[in-house]
Amino acid sequence: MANSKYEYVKSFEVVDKLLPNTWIVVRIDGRNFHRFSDENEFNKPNDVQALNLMNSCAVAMLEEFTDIIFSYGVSDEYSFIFKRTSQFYERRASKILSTTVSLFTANYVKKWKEFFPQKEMRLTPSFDGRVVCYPSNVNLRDYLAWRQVDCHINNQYNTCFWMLVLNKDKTKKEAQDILKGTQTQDKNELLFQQFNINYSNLPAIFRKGSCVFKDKVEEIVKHTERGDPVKRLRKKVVVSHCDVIGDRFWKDHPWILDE
Ligand code: DGT
Ligand code: MG
Ligand code: MG
Ligand code: MG
Ligand code: MG
Repeated sequence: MANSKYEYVKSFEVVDKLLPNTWIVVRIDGRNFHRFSDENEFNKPNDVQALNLMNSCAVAMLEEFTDIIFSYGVSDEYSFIFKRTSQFYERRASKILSTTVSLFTANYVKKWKEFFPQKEMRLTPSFDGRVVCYPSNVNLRDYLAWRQVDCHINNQYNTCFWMLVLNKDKTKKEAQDILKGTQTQDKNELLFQQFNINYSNLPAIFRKGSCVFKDKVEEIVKHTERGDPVKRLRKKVVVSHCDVIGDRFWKDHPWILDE
């Protein structure tokens, strides 16, 4: 095709290739979900159906973008990790970021009715996104640990806060003042003494957040003539609320970071 005189405008586009041989992490976060969760009357501090909807969108991401090897979600955010060797969109940052954000958002809207059959969605959800490259497995694990520690700190605080507001008739200001300067242990005590709640017995999805990744699962592919099952190991996208800070998970799932 002949070049038009307008073709030169293309040279204004900037190269935005991500560093080769690094883990690509895309983190998306709901825009103004403070308001979105209020308008849609999400349970406080955690709405399990809202979290399940986020998780279902993450599963759809791993099924569609096969270079995503692991993802971690909490509250209104999700982090997607693309494998080191990924050549997805030739590692162009804007392409990877924009398709991740839009596919997730489209799924969120598409799947809403499945998780909230009684609720008409109020407001239009949108997500922001950023992309960061991590050079080493240690850096990547520290990134995930950072998000999971954040999940714990926020969940513990929010659980105390909403228990005080909803069950002890404290104003938000009073609840804030009660919690000011308290440490982890103090908050556990408060929950136990005042509400008979053992923090570690709360659902893991609230305490640990959600991991979505490909796990090896045994599947029966057929039966022999004698009726014995023939099993194969297959990789399947699963949702789990496990600890990703310690070594255990990574020792049990070595294929995730080793590829
Ligand atoms: P942003 O991200 O700067 O646009 O603003 P927000 O409002 O999305 O702030 P962010 O992302 O720091 O905090 C997430 C908000 O979403 C926070 O106000 C609590 C709300 N949220 C997230 N998950 C739930 C939930 O399960 N239940 C309720 N009630 N609220 C939730
Ligand atoms: Mg934010
Ligand atoms: Mg947000
Ligand atoms: Mg957030
Ligand atoms: Mg195109």
